[in-house]
Amino acid sequence: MVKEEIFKDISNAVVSCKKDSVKSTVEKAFHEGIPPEVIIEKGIIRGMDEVGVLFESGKLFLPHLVLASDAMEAGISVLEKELQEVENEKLGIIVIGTVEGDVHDIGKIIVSSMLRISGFEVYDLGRDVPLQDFIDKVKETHADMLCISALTTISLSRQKELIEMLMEQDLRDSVKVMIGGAAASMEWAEKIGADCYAKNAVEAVAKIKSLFLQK
Ligand code: B12
Repeated sequence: MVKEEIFKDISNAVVSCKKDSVKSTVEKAFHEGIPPEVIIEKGIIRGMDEVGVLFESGKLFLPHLVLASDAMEAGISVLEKELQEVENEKLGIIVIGTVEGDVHDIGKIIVSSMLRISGFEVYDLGRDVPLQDFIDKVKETHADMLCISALTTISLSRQKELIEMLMEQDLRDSVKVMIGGAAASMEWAEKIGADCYAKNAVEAVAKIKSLFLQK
């Protein structure tokens, strides 16, 4: 089967919330030798992006969104399970979450899964996470990197606050910070003193890998 058709099948299965079909098409793609990060990017993310656009334009509603994100997670867990069999040395430790006051987590889940699949040890704190919890987890795990997601303009300021808290608690030099989410940008990252910004999950993995190689 042509790869493009497989990607389309995965993406359509996500849009129509068919969990079993997402799982079976993702399994098929994996066994055809397509790299997991490509399956996520070209199949699963494409589907979720389409769901986001349809939701925003009022063509589908919240229950559909929730079911689609369940289907998305089922597809990702197939890949995580397949890769667990191959236990490699971890590339680094990452703490990730969506800041306090922000309940958006679909994109953040994709980023953390892609990082896990790419060989990092990832602690995903979820969404609407109190800022001190990020810091406590960084300390507890001796994390190399902190990834902060924010999707709304209001929650952007929390990214800034969290970096300030890292400084106040003498942790800024021991952990790199990456920010992301639809509301963030490269300019914002520079302004608040983050080490980097990525616009999507694929770019996040590439940038984090290059930061780790520099160490
Ligand atoms: C789905 C959705 C919701 C769902 C969230 C469900 C969930 N569990 O996530 C629900 C219905 C709950 C919701 C609620 C609200 N939403 Co909303 N929502 C969206 C929507 C339509 C899609 C977001 C999405 O999931 N996209 C798909 C994923 C795959 O893409 P993504 O999130 O952008 O993630 C990618 C990148 O951003 C990046 N990324 C994400 N996180 C991170 C982190 C790091 C570290 C890195 C490097 C990269 C990265 O990688 C991801 C994968 O490639 C967007 C509009 C849009 N098209 O973006 C609005 C949107 C984000 N929402 C918006 C708003 C205003 C709200 C509400 C305030 C609405 C309201 N009045 O109640 C509430 C927020 C409540 C709160 N306290 O947080 C606005 C934000 C505007 C702004 N600039 O402030 C948007 C942009 C809609 C709009 N055009 O106005 N929303």
